[in-house]
Amino acid sequence: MPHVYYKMGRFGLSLLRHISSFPSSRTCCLHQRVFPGFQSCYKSTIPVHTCQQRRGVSTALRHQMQDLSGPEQRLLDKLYEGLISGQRASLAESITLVETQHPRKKELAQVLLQKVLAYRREQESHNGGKPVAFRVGLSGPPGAGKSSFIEVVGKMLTGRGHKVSVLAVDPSSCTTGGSLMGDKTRMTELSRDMNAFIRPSPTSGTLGGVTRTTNEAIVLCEGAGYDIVLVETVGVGQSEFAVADMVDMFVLLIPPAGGDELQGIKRGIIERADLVVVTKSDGDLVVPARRIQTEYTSALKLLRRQSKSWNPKVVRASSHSGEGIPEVWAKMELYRDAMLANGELQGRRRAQQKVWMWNLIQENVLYHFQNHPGVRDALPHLEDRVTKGAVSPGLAADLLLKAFSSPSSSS
Ligand SMILES: Nc1nc2c(ncn2[C@@H]2O[C@H](COP(=O)(O)OP(=O)(O)OP(=O)(O)O)[C@@H](O)[C@H]2O)c(=O)[nH]1
Ligand SMILES: [Mg+2]
Repeated sequence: MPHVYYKMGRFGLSLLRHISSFPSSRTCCLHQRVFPGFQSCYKSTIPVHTCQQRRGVSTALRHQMQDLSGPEQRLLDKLYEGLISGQRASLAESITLVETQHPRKKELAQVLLQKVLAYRREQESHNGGKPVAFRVGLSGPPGAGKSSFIEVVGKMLTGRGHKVSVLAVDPSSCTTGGSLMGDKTRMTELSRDMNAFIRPSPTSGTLGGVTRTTNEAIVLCEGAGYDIVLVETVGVGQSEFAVADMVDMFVLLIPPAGGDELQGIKRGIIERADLVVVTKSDGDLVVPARRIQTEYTSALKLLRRQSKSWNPKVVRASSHSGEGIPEVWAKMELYRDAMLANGELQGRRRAQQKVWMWNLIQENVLYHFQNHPGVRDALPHLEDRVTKGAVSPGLAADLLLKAFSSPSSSS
């Protein structure tokens, strides 16, 4: 542990203290500081809300801000104030900060996120402990009509007084910098709407990095007052599973296409869908759309239920004619209300937090492992021996793990 603390440095430690002083933490840090010898006693006896009353979130944060330089503090204050007052420029700048690869800026992004999380928790406590925003993931094969659907639904929702943000996870942008998904030009109307915020996928980074920043961007959007967050991803690679793990509701959009085009849709992702929307149900496509609807309705009946309070449904809609769009949203609201009423939605969010923490740990540990000097030295030879059958995979793994944990080579 001391080794870990040493590696974290002063800033990391201070961030840890800062996190532990947030309202949801089970202990009162103020009292721990005043009575350092009686930590365990005060841990269990001081209720969380007492701490909240004695010392507001802002005071706790101010303590942590001591480690920031003047300009850094001013930057974070400006972003935070702009963000929670709903300024789109501040939201955009904050998302850029969480997307950065710069080590110090990454740390600043975490301080900002903690502030926004604390603010959001305050809002949730005013909302009876219920989430203040509804997160919906939309996936489907390339060209399924996802962006067109988001454009029409988004316009309908802003017309009803909602604030809608749209985030994209594009797996192709991670490797090629290219865009597999159509860009935001297909959301021309929505991108001009003052109550909508559209953010395309970052154009570089690993899928893990992109999905992490999307997760953090969701928190920032919610802090900026967007009560509906839509995350679009294309049904390629692992991105749709990652999106399913960061939203309250996962929607699969299927075009009324022939069997071959639908082959690429993974069975695993159909199991994750809370709602299937057969798109482009207009003109000549109504008949095939009905057929697909029947096929998917029967297929879903055979799948394991994910939720106690919701049975996945299959609906048809057309973004061109607008037919079925209000009905699709009505189904989404039904889902949200049912899941909120019995606490399943809140439970899903809690479980997701843990999944994400472990995803990030795995990614990081693997990175450190692969870049460890001892491992790097031994890896090519051992990989070669394993592929030739001269060394068993188990023995090779043991040797590499030994090299990784050996104190002499880790310095
Ligand atoms: N007939 C019909 N065509 C549609 C409808 N919605 C979308 N399209 C067409 O389908 C094509 C793809 O639409 P997009 O909304 O860009 O699909 P997408 O799933 O976002 O595409 P990617 O992001 O590239 O994967 C476009 O040519 C649209 O005009 C619809 O409701 N009816
Ligand atoms: Mg698109």
